[in-house]
Amino acid sequence: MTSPGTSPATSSLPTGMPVVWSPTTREHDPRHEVWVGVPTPAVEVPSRVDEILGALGERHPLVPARGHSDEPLARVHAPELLRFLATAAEQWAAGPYADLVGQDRMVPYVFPTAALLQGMPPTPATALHGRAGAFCYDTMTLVGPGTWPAARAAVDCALTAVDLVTDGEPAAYALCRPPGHHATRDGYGGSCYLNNAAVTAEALRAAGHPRVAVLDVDAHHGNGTQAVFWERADVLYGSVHVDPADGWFPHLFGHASETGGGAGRGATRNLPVPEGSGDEIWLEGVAALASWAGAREPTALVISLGVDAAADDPESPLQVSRDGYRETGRLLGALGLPTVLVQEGGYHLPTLGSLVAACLDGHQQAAG
Ligand code: SP5
Ligand code: ZN
Repeated sequence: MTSPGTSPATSSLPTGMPVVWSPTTREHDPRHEVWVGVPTPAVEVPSRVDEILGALGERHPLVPARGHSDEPLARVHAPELLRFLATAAEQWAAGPYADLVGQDRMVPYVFPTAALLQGMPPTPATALHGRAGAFCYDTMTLVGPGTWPAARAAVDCALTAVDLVTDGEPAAYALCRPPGHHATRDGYGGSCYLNNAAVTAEALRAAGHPRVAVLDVDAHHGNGTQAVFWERADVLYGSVHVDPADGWFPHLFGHASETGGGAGRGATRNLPVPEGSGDEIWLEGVAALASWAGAREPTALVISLGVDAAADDPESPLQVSRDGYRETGRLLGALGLPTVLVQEGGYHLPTLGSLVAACLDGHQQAAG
């Protein structure tokens, strides 16, 4: 706080929580996603960054991401996955693919599922296009020249936000792109490569928080985050999302029956909502998640902030309004915990930024 005598015209100054970003996150340009066999234009596009910055830039101090070591990342992801992602685009460019398929984006076509392996030990594929399916579990998540630098920069955004909160900020927002909550320890998919929210939770643990809650309000279930912490009691995972049983990605996970395994039994909570749900049902879910997590007394909170549950979003059938996202922020801010908000999905470019801004506003109002 500046003293009254030196205080400038405060109304035009940033008052919101810090927003951490990196220009490198724009370098990932998937161009397409292959969905049910058809290449459709990518929705997880670089301009998402600019739409969000445009909506937040006036009210929030912008903090450039600082480079961090790979150590927190290695706590979440297998070294094989990190090596593969870091080198795949270069290998793809060195291969015959420009002639073979005429494009410089990698997409797998063979997947080593149990149905293929039949219990036999497979010999790892030599061709890159045969190997990609060992890491990438769908056809929607293309790798190009800028993918690794951008995904790694997104992790730096998250880790810089953790530093801010560890240094005393009540909350910080990481403008992560590409998103992360579908990325598992060993694999990537769902437009996600590195799990920014999981790395955030691990970094908060390493900073001394004995129990961290990750609450996921993206329209889709964060199967990657759930998997990373499935057997962990020290990191709670809760999610409200469109019911995968209604036919929505990630299809196989996100049902209410999934509550964690082993030492993590009871530390996972899923609240699927029917397609078509609006503010009322959505906010009931968010409130239930907040009280579920609050009762388990975490000392820090990670919010996987996807805004693709919004009514105009092309990627989900939910009907949440901007006020609904403001209230989502309020309900989670009312937990009163040191919080890192991590950007996940949200694809309707005209409203994306204002949805994020509303959620951040709501969070700050409630957190006081
Ligand atoms: C982080 C995140 O929100 N990932 C979303 C992944 C789910 N994508 C499902 C894609 C389904 C089909 N998209 C076709 C385009 C029609 N609008
Ligand atoms: Zn999503």
